[in-house]
Amino acid sequence: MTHSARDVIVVGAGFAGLYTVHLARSRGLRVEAIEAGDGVGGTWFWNRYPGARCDVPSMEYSFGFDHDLQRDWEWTERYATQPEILRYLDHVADRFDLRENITLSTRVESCRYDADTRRWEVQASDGMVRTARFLVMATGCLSAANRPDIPGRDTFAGPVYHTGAWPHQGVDFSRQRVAVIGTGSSAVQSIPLIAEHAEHLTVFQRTPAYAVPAHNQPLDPAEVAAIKADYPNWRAGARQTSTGFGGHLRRGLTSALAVSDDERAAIYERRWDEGGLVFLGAFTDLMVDPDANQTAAEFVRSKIAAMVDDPATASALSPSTVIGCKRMCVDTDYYVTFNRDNVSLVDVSSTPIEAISPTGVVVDGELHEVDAIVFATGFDAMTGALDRIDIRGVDGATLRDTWSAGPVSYLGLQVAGFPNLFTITGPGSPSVLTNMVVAIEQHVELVADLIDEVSRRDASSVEAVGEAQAGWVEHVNLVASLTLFQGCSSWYLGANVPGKPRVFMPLPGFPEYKQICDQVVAAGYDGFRFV
Ligand code: NA7
Repeated sequence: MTHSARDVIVVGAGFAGLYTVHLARSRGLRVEAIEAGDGVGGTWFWNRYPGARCDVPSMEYSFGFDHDLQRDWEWTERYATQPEILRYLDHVADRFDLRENITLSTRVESCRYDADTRRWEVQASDGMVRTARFLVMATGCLSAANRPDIPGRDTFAGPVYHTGAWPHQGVDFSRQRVAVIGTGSSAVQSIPLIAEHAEHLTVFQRTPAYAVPAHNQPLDPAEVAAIKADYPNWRAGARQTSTGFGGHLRRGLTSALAVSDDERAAIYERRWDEGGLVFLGAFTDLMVDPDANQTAAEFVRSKIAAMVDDPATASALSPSTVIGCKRMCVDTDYYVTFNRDNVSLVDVSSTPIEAISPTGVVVDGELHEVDAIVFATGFDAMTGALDRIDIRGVDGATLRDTWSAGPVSYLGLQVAGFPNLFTITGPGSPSVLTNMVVAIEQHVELVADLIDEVSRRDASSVEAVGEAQAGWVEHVNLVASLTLFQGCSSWYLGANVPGKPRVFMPLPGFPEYKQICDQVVAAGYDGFRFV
């Protein structure tokens, strides 16, 4: 492709990048996606740790844009494993012939908007400078690994892994003493499997996680056939839920405080038996009323106490914070793993990990000797992948500086001063609080429409208007303040990365957001400026 031949550059080839390439091409645009990985898949290319699975059911965590694709693809389990999701994304890339528009093994390093040519100049690790009118950041919300700067971190003599950058050939932990640092979703999924193989596993826990059982199982062919017979409607139902999935499930219609203790316990019990994140849909007010929330929290704590034999360990594993404030985990045998003789828990909530030495992890003066360390320490979420690229808009202003006090955007899609730059599932949009595939499809379609609109108006660029952006930031803060999401140190708030500004980044409520976007379009793209 010659320099002037690209209309659109897409950064990333995960769910978002693949669909952007497909849609842009089908709208007649010349598009190239640039992907750092050696294959497509994004999150699902990198996160290959033992037990890696999606916590949204596979029939829903999949593209709905193409009828034949959703009819033909056969998911095997209620929750798909990482290899199965990666196979699916490879299938999507092949099925729609997307690979010819994707450059792999190439990392985008900087993006500069040239106000004279009104094009983005994109510098990548292959030494090339590409230009395009439109730049779509499909860089993922959880793709920049968070590797805490613990003293001595790089002095450890054995292998060190991060769950989000797992070796492709797998890791054999047999006869090894292993440390896992962190107890978020990645740890909760991998700990039971690592414990089965390791000689000894020591888990370093800063904050205990709330986990509900997955009850994963093979999909019932009759159930799959019934869904496929009515897939579009089924998906439309999902888009009406706040989280973009589970539209077919019974939803709680009352406050948790409006029912008797026995009735409430029975409802939680049924949800627990059903499994999955829909546990928090048991009542209407679990994420807005602290007292209601604590009834759910207490129920999970009682389950932990019943599952974990040693009362001190059970107590250490029991969270006291708002349930759902940090993303809940969906587990298989997580808590009972702590009943094994070869597993121990080290609480680092009040005495943080002091150092990593060549032979292990030091806490409160005590060395825990291990042969391998697994950092299950998550990601610099939502802004990390964008911050790690030098992005400069008009007048050379960097996105990093523009976001130094926390991310600002209009609809989570555009940032004032950065014309023709789009952030798929960017901060300020529902993104990680929803089924990501639903959020991605909605954003990619909106971006394609915006690009069409630029042509229709014979304009050269589209950009968020400053006042519209300021209003949007206020709106996101207001919505977040009406929920219990701000009551803990979550990665939604940037609190897991030292020095990151504490700003609640995603926007709760997919249907309301979609409605606002539809209104913006109906009002002639209100809040966007076409130049
Ligand atoms: P998470 O959910 O961010 O979990 C990271 C874990 O690592 C969490 O328990 C952190 O404790 C812990 N952590 C981070 N830094 C440290 C240090 N310095 N010392 C000890 N412990 C630390 O990431 P995951 O990869 O598990 O999951 C990310 C998302 O992927 C998940 O929500 C799903 O959407 C899928 P903290 O809670 O910050 O105290």
